[in-house]
Amino acid sequence: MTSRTLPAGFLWGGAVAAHQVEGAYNVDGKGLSVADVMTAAGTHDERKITQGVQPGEFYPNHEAVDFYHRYPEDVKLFAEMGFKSFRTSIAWSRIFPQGDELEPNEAGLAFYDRLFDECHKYGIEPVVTLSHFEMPYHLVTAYGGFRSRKTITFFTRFARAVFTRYRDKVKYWLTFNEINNQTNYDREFTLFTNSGFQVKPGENAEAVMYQAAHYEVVASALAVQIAHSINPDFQVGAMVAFTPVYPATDNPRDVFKAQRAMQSRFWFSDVQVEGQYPSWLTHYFQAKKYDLDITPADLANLKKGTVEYLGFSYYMSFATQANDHEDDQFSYNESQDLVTNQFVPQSDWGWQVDPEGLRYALNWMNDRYHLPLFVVENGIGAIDHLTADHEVHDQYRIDYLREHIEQMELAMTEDGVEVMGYTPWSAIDIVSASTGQLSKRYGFIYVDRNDDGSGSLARYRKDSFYWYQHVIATNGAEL
Ligand code: BGP
Repeated sequence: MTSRTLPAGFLWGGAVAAHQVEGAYNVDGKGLSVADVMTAAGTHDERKITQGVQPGEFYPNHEAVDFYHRYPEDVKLFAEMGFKSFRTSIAWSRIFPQGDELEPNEAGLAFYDRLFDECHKYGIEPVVTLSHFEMPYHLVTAYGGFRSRKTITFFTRFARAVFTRYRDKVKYWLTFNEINNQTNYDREFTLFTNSGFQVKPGENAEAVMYQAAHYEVVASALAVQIAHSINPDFQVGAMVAFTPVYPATDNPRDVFKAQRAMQSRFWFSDVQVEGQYPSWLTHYFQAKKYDLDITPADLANLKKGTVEYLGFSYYMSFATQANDHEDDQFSYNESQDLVTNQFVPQSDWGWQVDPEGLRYALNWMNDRYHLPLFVVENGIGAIDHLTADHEVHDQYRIDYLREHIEQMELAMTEDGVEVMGYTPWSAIDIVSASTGQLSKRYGFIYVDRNDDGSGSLARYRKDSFYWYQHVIATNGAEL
């Protein structure tokens, strides 16, 4: 038990993403999104990306946990836990079903009016991500997603439509969820979900990723500018997956390798916060002879569209080791050369559980960016068991969250880091993004839904629900 005083107004809450909870994938004019063409993973294989929706395949996001229809019941449960904030995203394909229309879909806009009104009824502040792995699928097939500069226009049109509509209902915005995930560019899944494309045979995946990522940081910077022209009080943030990469040993080569890994992971937020590319990266583009479409107007826009806070997800840390056989030209592919850290345990999915890494992360970002930080995802995926009395004894989740909140509070109270809020993943059970499975559960609220789509969709409070309710009631003083 700790007793630390956090600022009044600290945004305790919980997070989800539209495609992982809403379902209703083809209701009220919604178009297909990238998430709607992904099957669930099997025990040994990854999620499959299909060409459109194929008969006979099971697509877990099509129904998800039916939040689209059950949100009044769910928001009421969030209020019962004491949420001050609720992070979700707006499904882009509800607003622009194909992505390239000129006018938004009124029925889609109306849904989020209802949802945000419901939040405000309980004094819950919405925190809204514009793009959380749910690009309209038509933008993939017709334009190659963010391979195309045109997608900047489609994205900013979408941003303008929702900023205008929810001008008085939403204050906190995030542009792209985990924009830096695509550093894992050798995984088809991360490119498809983040940027909406697949790498063609013979292509240099790294170069294609950098081009798409450039268009995304420009789109983000333009969205920031549009936001402030619509409502100067909007707070617009960037959002990165923060996974510290430690050197496996004190060998200077390992230390440098880890530094490179951190640079390659966080150049996205460097650009979004500082408004310019880091020098190592512009040199790298030249050394690799990557002929990228980066215009002077783009660079000017990056400067004008810097963010006001930095949101991040924190689940785990990595460690890396230099490879004896490589030359000095280190690869910047994040997923290569990671090694197991013997000092931290792993979750059932092999994620390295490292609460102190959260304090490290907060200090690292605070030193580098000098902006308020917002922990917009943190949590553990686990197999939960529902008892005959409809209880879930998820002490492992309580332990994980307690240990992480403790480290966040130390960063705030001992190290002086400004943290705006904490919205753990996830407010309620959701479809897991990487596996498409419901059985990898994250929520405080159990949803009776199984991997094969069976289940009543009934909601049950887990032990962690009551624990978190007390954490919020004591403003984090009693964990
Ligand atoms: C982040 C995503 C979320 C979420 C979470 C857990 O990468 O922003 O959408 O799902 O990770 O990952 P997973 O669902 O794959 O276990």
